Amino acid sequence: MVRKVTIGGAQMGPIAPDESRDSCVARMIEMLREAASRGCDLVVFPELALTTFFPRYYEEDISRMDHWFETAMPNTATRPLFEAAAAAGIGFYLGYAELTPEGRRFNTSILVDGSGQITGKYRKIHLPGHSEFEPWRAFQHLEKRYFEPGDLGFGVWSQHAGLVGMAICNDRRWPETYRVMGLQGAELIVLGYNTPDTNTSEPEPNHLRMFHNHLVMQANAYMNACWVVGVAKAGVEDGCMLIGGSCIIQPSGEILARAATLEDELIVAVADLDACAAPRRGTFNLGRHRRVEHYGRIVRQAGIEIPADLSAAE
Ligand code: CDV
Repeated sequence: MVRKVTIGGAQMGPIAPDESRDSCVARMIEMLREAASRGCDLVVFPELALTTFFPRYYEEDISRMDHWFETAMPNTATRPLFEAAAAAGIGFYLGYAELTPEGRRFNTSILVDGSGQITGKYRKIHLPGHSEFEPWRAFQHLEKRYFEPGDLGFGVWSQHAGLVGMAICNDRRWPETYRVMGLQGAELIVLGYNTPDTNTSEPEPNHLRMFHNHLVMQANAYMNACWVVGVAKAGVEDGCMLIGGSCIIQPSGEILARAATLEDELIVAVADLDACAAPRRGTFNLGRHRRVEHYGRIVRQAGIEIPADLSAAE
């Protein structure tokens, strides 16, 4: 069986705070049309693709932010996207803010198959930023205020004749994200992101933002012998510059397609899922080479703990 998936990375330019969901969906459908004409089987959209990146706004009363969240999926605004994708036989990944019937809030993504059925849901686990207003920052990043850490773990789903995993933005910086999916056989990991060009948490030259963006996805594609697709929201969004740099990475760690603009732009590459097999028999044969008896610390502790004999000597 041929296991080649033509993947479209549908980078989105900025979404203004007052841009409607209908307008965002219309932009996505436009890119879906191009994806259909270029033979795509699967299209990846960004994190929080239906709204501006609202965690940059502080609100004392969190319930006043509910209008940024979706209470059902699909819903009136997104149904045309599901219908257009199903009509074209294209599956997709979509990021959005989820408000559950119990009143819980998550930064969520879904995987939809070529018939418009939701096959997988992921809720962002690594939430960056802070939970209170921090006036010294150039802009706020209040994901820890508006979202709970995801409670669904890192799953994989059978789609497009392969095993597909999902992550969201900051998750891509953590090796555990990919390894937990890699250990379940993920052959393709898809993720959306919104990354400002300024790091307000620590001083660093701006050029490192794009370097680290690609470094983490390329390294982890290589170390887990899988395809990684990272898709950005890009450009100046309400005064905040988002880096873009959407890309499709093969299991060697090399980038096959990369966005050239900071606007709505579809990048396309054919992903041969069988390209994962050779490195999985060799260098990254996990079952053969991993030494889990020495990895216990990774799940026992979160932060750095200097061994007692060394910290006593400090
Ligand atoms: N949306 C994000 O998760 N953004 C983070 C920023 C805040 C560093 C990222 O890792 O790109």
